[in-house]
Amino acid sequence: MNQAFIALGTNIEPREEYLIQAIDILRANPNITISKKSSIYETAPVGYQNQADFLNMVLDLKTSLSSMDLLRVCQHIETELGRKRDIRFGPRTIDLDILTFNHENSTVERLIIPHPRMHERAFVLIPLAEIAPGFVIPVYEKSVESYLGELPESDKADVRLWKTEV
Ligand code: PH2
Ligand code: MG
Ligand code: MG
Repeated sequence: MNQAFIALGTNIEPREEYLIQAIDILRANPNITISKKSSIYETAPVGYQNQADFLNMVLDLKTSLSSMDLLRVCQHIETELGRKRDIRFGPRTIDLDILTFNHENSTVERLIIPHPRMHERAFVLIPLAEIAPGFVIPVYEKSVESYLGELPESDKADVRLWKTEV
């Protein structure tokens, strides 16, 4: 069995509905088990600022799929939920990013594991720290909570607890 953390993000309404639908599609996959879900956080946009606030959360998965097959499942969900790709870092109905896969460090086609920006993003680290504070991020070899401790307070203030249960 493989273990993966994936990050979900949405900033087009109905945001919560997109999270719920993405989780339902993952749950319906016989090769995937969701073992933990973080709370939902409302977060200020990072990168491209001129867009609505996001809802973000992180899931802990067990899966018999390879990382590439898990990526295909994630991309299929994005397509199914109407994601259009135009502005890089821009508005989206749903984004599913594989953060880590076991303790692997790999690049296959366009899939880079661990996610190259995960350790600097409060909207990833805060929900991840809720479900796996001691997890050591491969390559960087530092725990989620120690990265979180290094983030500027202003980054952390942009991530607010929104709902504890989906
Ligand atoms: N995703 C991005 C770019 N910026 N900002 C927030 N707050 N949340 C996101 O999920 C997000 C973002 C690119 O994937
Ligand atoms: Mg993303
Ligand atoms: Mg993505």
